[in-house]
Formats: sequence, structure tokens, C-alpha cells
Amino acid sequence: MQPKLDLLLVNSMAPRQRIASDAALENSLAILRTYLEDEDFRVEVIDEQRISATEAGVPKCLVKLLQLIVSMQMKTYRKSLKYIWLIFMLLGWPIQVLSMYYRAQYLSSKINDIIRTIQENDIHLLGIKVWYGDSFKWSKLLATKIRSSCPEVIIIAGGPQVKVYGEHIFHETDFDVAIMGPGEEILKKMIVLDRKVDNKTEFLYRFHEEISQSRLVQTGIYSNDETEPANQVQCSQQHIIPRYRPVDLQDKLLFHTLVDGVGCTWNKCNFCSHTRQVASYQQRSVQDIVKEFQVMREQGIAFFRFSSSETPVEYGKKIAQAILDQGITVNYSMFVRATKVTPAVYEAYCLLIQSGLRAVFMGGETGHDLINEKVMNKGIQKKDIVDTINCIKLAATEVGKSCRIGLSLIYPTPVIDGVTLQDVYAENMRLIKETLPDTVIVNPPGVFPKTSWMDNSSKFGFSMAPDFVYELMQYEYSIYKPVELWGKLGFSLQGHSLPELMKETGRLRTAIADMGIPTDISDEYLMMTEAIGYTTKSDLLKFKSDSLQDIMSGSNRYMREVIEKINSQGRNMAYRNTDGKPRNE
Ligand code: B12
Ligand code: SF4
Repeated sequence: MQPKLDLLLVNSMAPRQRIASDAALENSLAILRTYLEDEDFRVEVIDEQRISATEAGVPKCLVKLLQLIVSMQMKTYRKSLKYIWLIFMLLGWPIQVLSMYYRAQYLSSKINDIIRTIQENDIHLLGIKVWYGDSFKWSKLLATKIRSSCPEVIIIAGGPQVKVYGEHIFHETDFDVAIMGPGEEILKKMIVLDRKVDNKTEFLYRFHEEISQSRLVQTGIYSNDETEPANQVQCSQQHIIPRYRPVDLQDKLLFHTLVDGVGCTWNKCNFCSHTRQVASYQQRSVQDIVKEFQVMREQGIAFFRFSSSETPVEYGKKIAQAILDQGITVNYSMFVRATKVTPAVYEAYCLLIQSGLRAVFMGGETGHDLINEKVMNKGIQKKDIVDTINCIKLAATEVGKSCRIGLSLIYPTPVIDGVTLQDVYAENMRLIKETLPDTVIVNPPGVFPKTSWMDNSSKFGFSMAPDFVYELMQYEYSIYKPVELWGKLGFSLQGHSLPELMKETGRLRTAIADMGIPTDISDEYLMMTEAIGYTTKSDLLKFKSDSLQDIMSGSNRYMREVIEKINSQGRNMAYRNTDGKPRNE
């Protein structure tokens, strides 16, 4: 018998909000659905990552009480009020635990809903978009429960966590197959195969015979095996414009991730998991990109983030020119690499900003040149970071528009002979003073599979317990956790345990905040807050503090208001041309 649905796609759920843009439009599952629908398959998406989702399942009075306690915790978070802060922390603890209990119950009920949908529609294929941390734990639980209630269902993992952890995804999980890279073509093959077989055993046998010998299928830019039939198709991947349904836009932040290309031009940093991609930056056609802008604008969407790990400026310039030629009003943000600034780079940034570039995320990693070279292999120097940031600021002034800058650093870092951690710290501070970015994102050192840091861990001074990777996969990384609550993860760097490393990360973060620079604001929010008039540093600091309060108390009180303003501004822009007139005039 044919199933009523060929494939059910589910976005993993997390008990707590992680960043302010958790409720962004779910682009990749919409892409997969659109591609498969165009091939005449029946696909549904379940995505509960919505604005109101953070509070779902928790009694209102509990949310309110937590809001109050967290606000007191934040007000008393300073050395002089340490003991009062401690009292509020202790008071908040049982309430946090209770609220997490309700959330866990709620998330578990969502799993039961999915099981019901699978049974009612006789679904054979379930695809799960997998993320890290608590969300990964939820997807593991989902797979386990499906395996026991619906043993014939083939469970497929895909998305960010597979791209970072590859084969490790199968450790103590019930996923049958995992896709590392684009899922379009491979899912199509799986649906076609599913229609030909009678049961799961036969499916898996033929899958391995005809589609992939390995349970982990590497596709697109992750594929380095041209003998696998699935991979050959994926290499020449075309990019699909997702078709959002009205329900996909409901209770969401109207901000769309647009594929401008894949990868980055460098692809060699020692710490970066993107280096699992076997080729450097692959661009998408400008024509397609502009078409996607236009399709999204029809639906009231005007805020975008480019998805590639770097948009090279020369390519960005071509995209910018096309936006200006079409006269479309959009705001977008992107990842950039620091570079040797030339008049051509300056000109490119002027055009980019003129066309709507409103924020960039720049991975600087450190202001210490020797560490950036020997430890990071970043391929840039402090001078490049300073010059590129100044170039962007000058270009913005020239054009008379804003382009905010988020500079990302990794601290502490492994150190080498003749360099102390304090030297790295001092160079980082010097870099920040010289560049004054709008925000600085400070990350502790993370060691991911198949990176040079992992493969040569002893050379860099990392020490990891045998099950470190599995622990890391489900570790809920949150900079808002007090250092005392950080587990050890079986990880150390040059003799420093994880809590010690986190303390050092926090030292730099505090010093930056003391300079009046807000830390850890994502580039898309830099762009969207600017668009709704949060133009000063104090606006940003307030945004940072209020959104943090929401995240810590599991509430959406503040973010709901901000998102309402953003969505309304986005619609306003989407329905107007660059001359400010309504589009259909
Ligand atoms: C844009 C972006 C965002 C956006 C939009 C996210 C979204 N809706 O996907 C925003 C800003 C909201 C965001 C938020 C976060 N992000 Co983010 N984000 C990215 C970024 C830059 C691009 C992702 C993207 O949209 N690519 C384009 C689409 C088309 O590709 P794709 O998502 O990979 O989907 C394709 C395949 O993966 C596959 N696929 C996807 N899902 C599935 C499911 C199945 C079943 C199958 C078979 C295939 C499949 O097919 C898709 C189409 O080809 C990536 C880095 C990168 N360059 O990849 C980081 C990245 C995905 N983010 C990351 C993280 C950590 C986060 C946050 C947790 C941030 C944080 N710690 O503060 C949050 C979590 C958000 C959430 N909802 O849970 C990590 C993920 C690490 C991990 N192990 O999970 C990444 C890899 C960055 C990094 N290296 O650290 N992010
Ligand atoms: S950190 Fe950035 S520049 Fe370095 S390899 Fe990764 S994506 Fe490329």
C-alpha cells in the first residue's frame, strides 16, 4: 500500500531558546520540501521553533516568577552585591528546575504527536534536522521512541549536526541513515526506493547496494567519493528557492537565510569544522540570488542572511550591482574575511552597503599575529582585520548608510613557545581598541572532528577523554551559565580545565563589555535592530540585556515586541521600491 505521505521532515526542538533568532524562517526544510514537491512527492514539515514556543507547556505564573527572579539576578550581578546575587541564584534554581520539568513534559508530548502523525499517515520515511546540545538529545529521544513504536520507519538524520560531526552521529542513536550535506537528491532516491520495496529490511539492503555503501552519505561539497552514485549527482547541485507556506511564516521572525554560495575561499583554518567541505567557495548564480530576493519580497520578507561561510567581496559586488539594477529594497548580512584592502575592495564595500548590506560577521580569531598564523592558520594578520574594518566603516560613511560589524574571537587559545596567554589577551584588547566593532563575539576554543585541532590535538596542547566528542555533541553550550556550572567534559587545554578556560573567556568578555561594547550579538540582529531604529550603543546594550533576560527566564516577553517591530518594518520594506513608493505604483 502507498503511504499517504512520502516523507515527514521534523526540525529538532530545544527546551530553551539559544539565541534571539531561534524563530527565524526554517529555510532548509522548506528547500527540501519544495524540491521534492516539484518532483511530485508528498512531504510535510513539522517545525515548532516559533516565537511563542519558548513558553509552551510552562504555567504562566511560573514564567512570570522566573522573569522576576532573573531580572533581580541580572541587577545584582556585580562584585559588590555578590551575596545578594547568590541568594537570587539559589531562589531561582528550583524554579528553573520546575520550569524545565514542564518543558520536558511538553517536548515529550510533541514526540507523541509525531508518532501519531506517522501512524495515521502510514509514513515510512522520517527525516530529522539535527542540531547540537539539548536539541540533539531531543532528536535522539525522538528516534528511539519512533524505533520502538514504529519499527518499520526509516529514520534519516540531516542538517547542521551531521555536517559538523559526520559518522559520530550514529553513536548510541537510532538513526538508520545520515546525510552530510544537501539532502534534496538523496531524499528523492530514498522515496523512489521506498516505493519499490516491501519492508525496511529490504529497503536498507537495496539502499546499501544501489545508493550508498555507507550509512553516512556525504553529498554536495562534502562528497569526495565520485564512485558513489549518490554523490555524483550532488556535486553539480542546483539551488532551490524555498516555497514557504502561510503556516511557515506564522509566529516566526521574518528573516530568511539565502544561499549565496557554499563554503569559503580559504577553507584551511585549523579549528574550523567547515574544512570538512572538500572544496572551497562555490558560488550560486547572481540571477538566482536576485530571483530569490524577489520571491521572498512577495511574501513580505526583506531581511536576509547569506548562508555561505564567506561571501567574497568581488562576488558580493556582483550581487550588490544586481540588487541595485533591479531597484529592490532589502537588508542583508553576511560572513566576510579580512583582506588586504585595495581601492577595489573599498569600492566593492561601498556598493554592497548601498545595496542593503547592513551587518557583517568577521572571524578575526585573535589580534596576536603569531597565534593567528601558527595556531589558527587563519591566513590573515591583525593589520588586515584593522584595515578591513576601517574600510567598511569608511565605505558606510561614504554611502551615508550603516553597516555594523561583529568581530568574532576565540579566547583562550593554545599558546606556543615565547607567547603567554596574557600576550594574546593584550593583543586582543589592542585589536578591539583599534577597531571598535559594534559587537565582539567571544568563543572558547572548541575542538571538532576532522579539524587540525582534533587531528593534532597533542601538538596544540588539547587533552580529551575518549568519549569527549559524544559528550560535546549533546553539551548545551551557553555563555550565560555561571562558570561553576560548566562540566569538565573530559577536556583541557595546556593544563587548564574547561571551567578555567571559560573563566578566561569571561575575563575577556567582561573587559570588552567594560569598554561599552556589547558582546555576542549576532550579525542578523545587528542588522534588524538597526532597521527598527535601535541605532545607538545604548540601544544595543539594552537589546542585549533584555533579550538575555528572556533567554535566561525561558520567556518571550521582550523578544515578541522586538520581533513584531522587525516584522512590520520588514513588510514595509518588502512592499516598497528603493524610491520609497509602494511596489505596484
Ligand atoms: C544561517 C545560519 C543560522 C540562521 C538560520 C538557521 C536555519 N534556519 O538553518 C540562524 C541565525 C537563525 C542560526 C541560528 C543558530 N545557529 Co546557525 N548557522 C547558519 C549558517 C551560517 C547557515 C545555515 C544555512 O541555512 N545554510 C543553507 C541551507 C540551505 O543549508 P543547510 O541548513 O545545511 O541545509 C541543507 C543540508 O544540511 C540538508 N539538510 C538540512 N536539514 C536536513 C534534514 C534532513 C532529514 C536531511 C536528509 C537533510 C537536511 O539539506 C539542506 C538543503 O540542501 C550555518 C553555517 C553554515 N555556513 O552552514 C550556521 C550553523 C548551522 N549554526 C550553528 C549554530 C550552533 C546555531 C545556533 C545554535 C547558534 C548559537 N549557538 O548561538 C542557532 C540555533 C538555531 C535553532 N533554530 O536552533 C552551527 C551548527 C552546529 C551544530 N552542530 O548544530 C552552524 C553549522 C555554524 C557553526 N559552524 O557553528 N543559524
Ligand atoms: S573559519 Fe572561516 S575562513 Fe576559516 S576555514 Fe572556517 S569558514 Fe573559512
